[in-house]
Amino acid sequence: MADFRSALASGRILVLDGGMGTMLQARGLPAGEHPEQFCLDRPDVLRGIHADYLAAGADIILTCTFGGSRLKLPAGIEPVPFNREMARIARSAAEAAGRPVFVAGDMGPCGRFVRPLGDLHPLELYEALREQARGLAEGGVDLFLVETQFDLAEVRIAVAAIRAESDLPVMVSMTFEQGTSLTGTTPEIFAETMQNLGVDALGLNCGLGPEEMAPLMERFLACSSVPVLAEPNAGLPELVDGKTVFRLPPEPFAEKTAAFVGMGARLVGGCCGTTPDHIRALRRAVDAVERRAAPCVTPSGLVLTTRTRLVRISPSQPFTIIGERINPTGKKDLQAELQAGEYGLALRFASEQVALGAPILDVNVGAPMVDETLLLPGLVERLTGKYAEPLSLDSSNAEAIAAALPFCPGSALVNSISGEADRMERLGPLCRQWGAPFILLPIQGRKLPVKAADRIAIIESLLEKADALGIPRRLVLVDVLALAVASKPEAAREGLETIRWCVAQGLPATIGLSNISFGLPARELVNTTFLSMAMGAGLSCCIANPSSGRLREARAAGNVLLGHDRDAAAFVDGYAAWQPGSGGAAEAGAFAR
Ligand code: THG
Repeated sequence: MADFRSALASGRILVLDGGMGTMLQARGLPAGEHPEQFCLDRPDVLRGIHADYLAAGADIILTCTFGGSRLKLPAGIEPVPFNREMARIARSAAEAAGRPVFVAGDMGPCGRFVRPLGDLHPLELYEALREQARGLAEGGVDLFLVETQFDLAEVRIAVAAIRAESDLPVMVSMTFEQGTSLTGTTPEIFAETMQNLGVDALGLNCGLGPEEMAPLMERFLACSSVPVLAEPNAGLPELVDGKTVFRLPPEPFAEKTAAFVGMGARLVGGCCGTTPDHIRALRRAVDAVERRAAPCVTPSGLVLTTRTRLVRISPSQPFTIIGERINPTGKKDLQAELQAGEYGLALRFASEQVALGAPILDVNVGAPMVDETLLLPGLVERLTGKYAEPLSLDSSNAEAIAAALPFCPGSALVNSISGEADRMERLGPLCRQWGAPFILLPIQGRKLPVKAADRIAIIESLLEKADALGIPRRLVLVDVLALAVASKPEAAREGLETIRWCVAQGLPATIGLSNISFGLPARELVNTTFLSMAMGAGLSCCIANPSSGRLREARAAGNVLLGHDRDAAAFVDGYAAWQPGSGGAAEAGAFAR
């Protein structure tokens, strides 16, 4: 069996097949009958369609399993045997092609929204998609294609579900209409979230014809460091006699779609309304077009996302503050509420921090007599329903983090993985599976490392463990560890040295800022001064209380001084009316980005 990853790596242009629904209708699918049942009853018809696409020159055929999860299949069709059978039929057509071609296990959207947007429990979706992926893998697919997706939360769950069943390559494709998907995700947010998940290729399909797709294609090529795919419809839909039809003929379809290859796309095919004639013309056009290598996109820092937000954490980006206030440490009232299973105060802290412009919210519900495995996912679900800001899941309980991850609609931050026994072993694979960036915390054994060299030694040993688990470096954010200068006078200096080491390694760095001033008076003053020093050393982010005006001032001014605030626009916007000694009182837009 040919290896799909080598085919991708070879730089070869791969042609996908075209539409399935209209082909089935043209070959006898009776109106009102489920296509899935028809395909089970008439494998010869389905095999014939696959064979026609292969004869037309397709390199990749899609299994007829677009609606093949138990959430979509008609009653009486068992998901695992159905997907296995569809994969086998495609496989047998591929074996007969007489050249190396690939079978992609096709997975479409489930037709419902996950909580809290809809009523579908993320784990119900996850289990249903695992089952579908298992059937497809058993039937012998070479790769998976998750396509026509319109909700980031669902496509993320689909990839995690496939990962739980198989190490085969995964390609993902979303549908865009007005420049975003149905639930507001841009190509950039989609691409970064999928790259955190380690997909092999990504792109777009359906919704548009090749002409309307071209500007989106430019955006994909500018932000993806993995191969980009496109499957346009045969033009925009037209309503003829109450029926939706796609009428762009094969030649213009092929010419416009092959132009994507000229722009740098690596996989092209067709969606609604395309036929073997479209794919034959596309094959010819692709072979004739002057190919251009995709622009080389090097990943830029660590990226957190939700459906509608993207936050980059990197020394070349504006400094980021992770709002720390949803944390019962030292807050009796919050503790009492969480113990009673209530979220009112936690949600108020969220709203206050969001109003102050905090781009990320840390969520910690750890307190005595609180079951974090229930409370953390419960609060995360409520927060994602109300706020667009990415979350940082802060818990010493790995099972609580595991339970909360499926409720995050994009790339949430796992806070944190330390050198504590079994922590990397339990959380590392989860971060890889769910595409979750994580904070790597250099604590191992009972003694906290003070010297930079000791911190670095622990960081290196944790990075080695992460590498061994196949966790990509793009998911790593190093906490350089804030130790109280009141008891360790060299702690801040050693912390700064650790930051400089991270920068030299290309690793973004964060810190739990307030610890540095523990035991001193005027803590806010000490914290803010250290923040300025640390920004100068290359710190990208800190966990802190955004209610501090001093802290927000230091961040805003620091971004100007480091060249992260072009034309000082955000600074002028926020601080034009600042008065000496006003302590931030005249600040306008909090810490606007
Ligand atoms: N690194 C990482 N994560 C972390 C920390 C870190 N998470 C937890 C902590 N340290 C950062 N978060 C907090 C949250 C609250 C407080 C300090 C750090 C705090 N609470 C006040 C108290 O204890 O008195 C209450 C303040 C208030 O009422 O707002 O100071 O280092 N990766």
